[in-house]
Amino acid sequence: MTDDKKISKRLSYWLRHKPEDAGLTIDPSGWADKDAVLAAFKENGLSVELGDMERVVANSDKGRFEFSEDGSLIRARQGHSIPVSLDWPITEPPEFLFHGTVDRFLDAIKAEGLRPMKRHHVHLSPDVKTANVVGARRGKPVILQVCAAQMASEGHEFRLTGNNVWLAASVPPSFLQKIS
Ligand code: HQG
Repeated sequence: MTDDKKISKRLSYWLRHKPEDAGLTIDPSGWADKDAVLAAFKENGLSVELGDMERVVANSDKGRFEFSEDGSLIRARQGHSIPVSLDWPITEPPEFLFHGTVDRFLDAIKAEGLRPMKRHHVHLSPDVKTANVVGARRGKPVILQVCAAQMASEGHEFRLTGNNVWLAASVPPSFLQKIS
């Protein structure tokens, strides 16, 4: 059996970035055919059954993936670099949201604000704890507080994903404050 982390990484790669590597077609809402994904695992010499994939979807620490209601399709909930439109609902944000990053990006972020970089959106966390985990992927985490309610009142849209990640097109520097 292929270990779950490997399955999760491979799903992220195929469903968010390189479906063509697995011969997969992703529809405009990010869905791929579940059986085609299972076939792709097999073609890549990985022993992954439906039960393995269901376990990875259910156990993903961040709820990265979901099955369609009828169970025939699978998609990543966010984080794509391929063009998809997931239509998460525009949602009124709380007063503050948080972004975990690292020191070496701060000068650029102070100058130009948060940008989506390779993704479609800037990803924001609902709490400092989550932002710390996100920042720690790159080194010692630095936490930026985002004045989200104020941004929204000035016309910026926020979307909330099915796994509690807040998305924004960008965050101008005036709404950012380093808190740790
Ligand atoms: C930084 C993972 C220079 C930004 C995580 C970040 C999250 C800038 C990096 C999710 C910048 C982009 C998203 C600017 C932003 N100049 N650097 N103007 N604006 N940055 O990975 O937020 O495991 O695209 O601070 O846990 O780190 O994929 O975004 O450091 O939830 O499910 O540019 O990805 O989830 O990095 O992470 P990313 P992120 P998954």
